[in-house]
Amino acid sequence: MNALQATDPEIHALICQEEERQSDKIRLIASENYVSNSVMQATGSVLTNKYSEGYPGKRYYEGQQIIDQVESVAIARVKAVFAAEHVNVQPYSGSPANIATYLAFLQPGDTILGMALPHGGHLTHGAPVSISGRYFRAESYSVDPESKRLDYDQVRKRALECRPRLLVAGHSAHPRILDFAKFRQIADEVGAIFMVDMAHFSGLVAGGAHPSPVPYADVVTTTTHKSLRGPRGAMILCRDQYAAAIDKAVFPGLQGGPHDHTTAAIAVAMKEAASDAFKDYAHQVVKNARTLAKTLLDKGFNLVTGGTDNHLLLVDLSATGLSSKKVAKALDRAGIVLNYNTIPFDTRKPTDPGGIRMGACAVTSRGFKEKDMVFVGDIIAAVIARLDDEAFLAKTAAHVKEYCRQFPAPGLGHLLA
Ligand code: DSN
Repeated sequence: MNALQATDPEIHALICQEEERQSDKIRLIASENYVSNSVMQATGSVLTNKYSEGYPGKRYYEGQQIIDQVESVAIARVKAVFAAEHVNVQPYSGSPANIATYLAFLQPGDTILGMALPHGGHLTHGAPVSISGRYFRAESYSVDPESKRLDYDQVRKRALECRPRLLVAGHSAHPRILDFAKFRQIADEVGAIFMVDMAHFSGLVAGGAHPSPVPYADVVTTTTHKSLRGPRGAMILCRDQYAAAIDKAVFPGLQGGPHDHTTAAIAVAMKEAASDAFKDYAHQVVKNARTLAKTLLDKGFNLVTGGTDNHLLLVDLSATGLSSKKVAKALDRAGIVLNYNTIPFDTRKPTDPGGIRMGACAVTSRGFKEKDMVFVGDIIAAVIARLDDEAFLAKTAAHVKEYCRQFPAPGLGHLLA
């Protein structure tokens, strides 16, 4: 019996059940992944016991002989993977990374311009319910009504109208590659700081399957747990000239002590991300997403922008009249986990919007290839055709579980080892 099982059988049992769920279901949530055993071990290490406010060589507590080395290794690896001038690995997650960036460059009431949330942006890019929309004057740009892609003339027009102090590019539900050079030009024209939130696609950038925003942006933020396949955390990459402002904004501006166990796990994930195997992974993610897109298109589904260039796709269910929430819940009962999602120009409410979002990062980590994505697309279509047939959903869940046995997921079993 392991320690957790002995001292807290209730939480032990729940974690075991979650392991089973992650093993038995096809996980298509576009922001999720499976980390390696090594990342899991670093996350669950003694580094969680340490406090280390400050930065390597400049700490407020003693006993940093080892932690300084851990953080320095993490920073060096991130710099190498992304060719970044300066890196801060301390943000607790993506939202604090973005808020710290605003803190570094903005005063309350300054204008930020980002992609509208229903058009694929993120809460922290200026949504009214977020601190980013409450403490700053948040303006947004939208995708083109026809193509559902960005129209850079429109982005430029919005920037000229509202003159942002900071221009945000990046998304959490947009299936196409952004033109970072065009964003840079627009930022320069209006004198804005240019920030890219690459949280969703940073793993693809690391693996060479997506253009890098780093040469264009003043600041790049990313979580470390999505396509990058690291621990729950985040980092900020910036030009040297902004290093002091970013570091000061993260600590002491926004946060206290960094999560050193996460820092170590980021270092581990970055070593993995620098490998040839990770390059193969990143390219396979894109191939898998494209195959799933094609499978669904062939079955008559409507995809926002007609397909994908990255790891995710957004199915527009508005013409079907179906509740996306009902679809997502039925798919979950059938062993396919994804989320209902707003689509551009959505006429439905955010709690039951017009689309469903899916991504290929997690299934690719467990070894799914193109033929497996065809299997996934076939199941999704079959379930959507029989949403109320509980016996069919249960049968499908059993079939999915059996199929998943061929693809042992990385990182699972760590707790029980
Ligand atoms: N909530 C995350 C996502 O699923 O995209 C982004 O923060």
